Amino acid sequence: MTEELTNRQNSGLSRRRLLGVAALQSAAVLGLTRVGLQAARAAEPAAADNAPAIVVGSGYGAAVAALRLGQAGIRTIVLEMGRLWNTAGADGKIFCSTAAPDERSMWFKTRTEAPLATFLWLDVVNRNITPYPGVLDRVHFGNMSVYAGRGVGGGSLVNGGMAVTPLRSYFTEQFPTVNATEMYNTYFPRARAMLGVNDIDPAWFESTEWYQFSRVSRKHAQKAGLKTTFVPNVYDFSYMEREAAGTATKSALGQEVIYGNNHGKRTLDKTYLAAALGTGNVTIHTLEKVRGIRRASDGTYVLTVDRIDVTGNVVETKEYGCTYLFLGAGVVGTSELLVRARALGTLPALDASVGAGFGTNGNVMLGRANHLWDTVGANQSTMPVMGIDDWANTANPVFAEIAPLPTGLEHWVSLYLAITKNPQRASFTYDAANDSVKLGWTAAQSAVSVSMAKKLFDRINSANSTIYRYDLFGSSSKVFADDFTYHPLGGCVLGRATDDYGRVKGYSKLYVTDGSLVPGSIGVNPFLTITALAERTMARVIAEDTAE
Ligand code: FAE
Repeated sequence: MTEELTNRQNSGLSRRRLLGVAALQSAAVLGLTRVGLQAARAAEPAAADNAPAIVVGSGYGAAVAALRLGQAGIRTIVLEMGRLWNTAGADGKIFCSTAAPDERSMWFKTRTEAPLATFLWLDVVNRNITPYPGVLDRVHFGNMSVYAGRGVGGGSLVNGGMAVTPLRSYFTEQFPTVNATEMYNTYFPRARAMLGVNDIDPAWFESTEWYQFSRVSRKHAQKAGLKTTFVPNVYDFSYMEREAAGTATKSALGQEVIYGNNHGKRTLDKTYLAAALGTGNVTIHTLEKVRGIRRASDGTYVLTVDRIDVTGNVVETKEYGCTYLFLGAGVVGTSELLVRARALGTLPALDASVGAGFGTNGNVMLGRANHLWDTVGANQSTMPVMGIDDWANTANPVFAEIAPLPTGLEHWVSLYLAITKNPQRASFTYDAANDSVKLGWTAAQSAVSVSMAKKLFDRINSANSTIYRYDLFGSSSKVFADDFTYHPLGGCVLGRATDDYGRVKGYSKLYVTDGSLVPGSIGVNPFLTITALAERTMARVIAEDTAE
């Protein structure tokens, strides 16, 4: 491809993105639940109930699918159960902060469920809230709960923005049949460019009070002989520098992250989804939850969908039809849809491995208590930019993200989200009593992650004569938060439940494009890998399947 062609394509893409941004903005002003280019002309798109292609969800995998289908000229409906996050509330803000959560924070809960539940064992973190389709969900299974974003943009709305390319050798270990050269030369760079990944200026990092917490953790890791590495992010660091200078409204520097960022973060509604809408071929329907999938006698797919209002009531149940169906509902959403369809016999030919291969990416959260003279700073950016990288240690591979704890007060806590190489996997099975899925993950499986994280952080504590914090994860003095994951992976693993490109075994024109394809572990934060794999799938599917 010539450079000129690439430039022309890029400028076409950014023109389309601007059109899409305008459509999203006017949909918000008009209070529409469906967004298409028509919305920019002040009309709710027609209530079409079928399209050549339907995409379920609007997170990373779904957003890639929507854009590439739209660009290929294929009319596409995106069905998203969450709302469009584009309208300011009474306080003039779209999202609430972690310090003052309100109904916008969580998906139909009566109380917030922050990962870090207590401080000095006190229940001072969570708040009672009115049930509402808020932006962050915590889905509870027996021994593991899964955090997920809800709304147009999925996880991009709530995550820490870290866009990390996995170690090539580990990627190959996890995906032995995927051409790694193609991934590292084409699809990872494409995903990074589309997502707007950027790096913190190292000089600013070294000087700003907002990353003192990272520098302290780096010093402690180095004292234990461990190396640290910068991690790129989709948060606009030039915007963050302006926040620090007092010339831009604070978001990352204003305690905003897991309940959404009002500024600075390049979420999917500003990147892939805006560009998808800009093609004119994509319409996004919000507050519509797909419940069932079956196949009609002519081979097309029929989806049963509940449209909900902001109280959670189902206001309409309708059916959509499509020829090509792309599942991007995230690990829990996609597994639930497929496991249910297999159990109820609406897609009986699904492979036995559908629902299997779930892993937590070895997630464990923990805090260390620093000495009184080793202050981490009252002011902390919510966007992590550094990790302790001990993945090459074959006896105990761990990559630990240095996480912020932005309370506005000095607290002497160093917080981490450790990603361990936990080989344990579990399966989703259909729960007929509740018409949902169960997850067979046991406490013993979490203990494997804990023991790996503990080995690393015992080293750091011993080198620095420090101890763990016992007060952060509830009244039981839990040190290692091993009962939740930010990084659910698997359930419809590439090459097992699907072919090598996410085509679901047993059914033609049915695809999975989200984190379900990743076999339980990727060694780093996963959204860049999910995005790059979806780009690879869509390149193949558009070239081979839609031309038929
Ligand atoms: P995802 O983004 O979860 O999107 C799925 C979408 O489908 C959601 O919008 C759902 O509302 C929607 N949906 C689900 N079921 C249905 C249904 N039945 N009908 C209609 N819509 C449905 O999927 N990863 C990183 O790489 N870096 C980070 O810094 C990072 N930080 C994180 C912090 C937090 C608090 C959390 C929760 C996650 C974080 N992650 C991070 C993980 C990352 O956001 C996650 O891996 C991706 O969002 C997964 O992308 P998917 O495309 O699989």
